[in-house]
Amino acid sequence: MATKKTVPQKTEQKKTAMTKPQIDVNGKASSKDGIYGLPFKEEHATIVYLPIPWDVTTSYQAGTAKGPGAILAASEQIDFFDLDYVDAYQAGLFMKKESAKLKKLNTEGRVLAKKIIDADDDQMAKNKNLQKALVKVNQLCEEMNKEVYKETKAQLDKNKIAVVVGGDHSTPFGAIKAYAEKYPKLGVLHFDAHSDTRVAYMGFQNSHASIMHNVMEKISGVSKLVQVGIRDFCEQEFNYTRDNKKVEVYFDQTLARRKMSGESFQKIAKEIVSHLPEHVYISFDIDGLDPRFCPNTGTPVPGGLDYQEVVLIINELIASGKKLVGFDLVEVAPNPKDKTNEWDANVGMRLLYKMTSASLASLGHIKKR
Ligand SMILES: [Mn+2]
Repeated sequence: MATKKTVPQKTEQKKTAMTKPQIDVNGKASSKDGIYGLPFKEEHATIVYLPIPWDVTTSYQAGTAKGPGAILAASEQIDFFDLDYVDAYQAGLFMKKESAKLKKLNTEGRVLAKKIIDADDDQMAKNKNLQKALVKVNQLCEEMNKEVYKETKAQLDKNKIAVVVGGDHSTPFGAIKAYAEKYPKLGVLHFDAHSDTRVAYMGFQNSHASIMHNVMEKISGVSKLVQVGIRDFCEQEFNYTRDNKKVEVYFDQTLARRKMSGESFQKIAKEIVSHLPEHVYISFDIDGLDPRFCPNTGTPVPGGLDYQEVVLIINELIASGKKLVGFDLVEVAPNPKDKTNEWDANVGMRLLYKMTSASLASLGHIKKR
């Protein structure tokens, strides 16, 4: 349960207080103090979470725009003690406020996108207003990509770790671009139920369903994509990932068969990690997990990874000595019918803290246990 509060600084501790607030892990936490109840200011934080309230092109269930707020609220429930990593919170964790500009663009974009999603191919071919709406939606998504790129780059230039908290899966494109510029030959470890390698989806060029296609085609600094948990894809995506030498796919069905035939998951986890280069970025779509961990996500699919399997893969990555230079968490959605149900966000905030800890440990900011 929630257990921390700020301790008032004594005057002789003033110097320490300027760089690092003291955290009482036995106090009562409030997300009003900051994410995980931590009272860090942005300038004192090593990790800066960028909430991106965006779900313009979500095709099935909207609501991921509310994900960052739900994760922030649920973060009060964290217990900082971790069996793998020592006190990640000490490095300073800070979540920025949601951008009013992005919120406005998202509202504008969703109204237009809904008309396009509801239309059939014939209507799209004939109706000029729908065609105009599509151009506008693509522009709005480009604008979001630019904002995320600019903000991520600004944080990386200050040697901080910028973490996109979505929003749908289109949100981290700009972040991955900024990371790939800082770390050329970047590898992307992608947890997801979906391949997300469609050329475009319903005419949307920057849809959540195209993010990894866009990453591989438009970001030259990315040298490798390793996908894990994939179980929902079309033939074009299957062919694209099969024929692209930079892409390695661990389909959910293949993982399940290998486990059922008695293979150790640790061996599989080491194999997954072995495909990655020195600098790794994790793009985590929560629906890569079994839907019991994320029943309200936009496009749930049966099957999927167990929470502890994910933790094992992440820990194997850190144990290999590779650097987890950045990561994101996307597609977390609160239950639209029951505001008191914070389960998806609860899983999300714990996963976010685990990736935070792993990244900080791999980069030498904190110790492994
Ligand atoms: Mn995805």
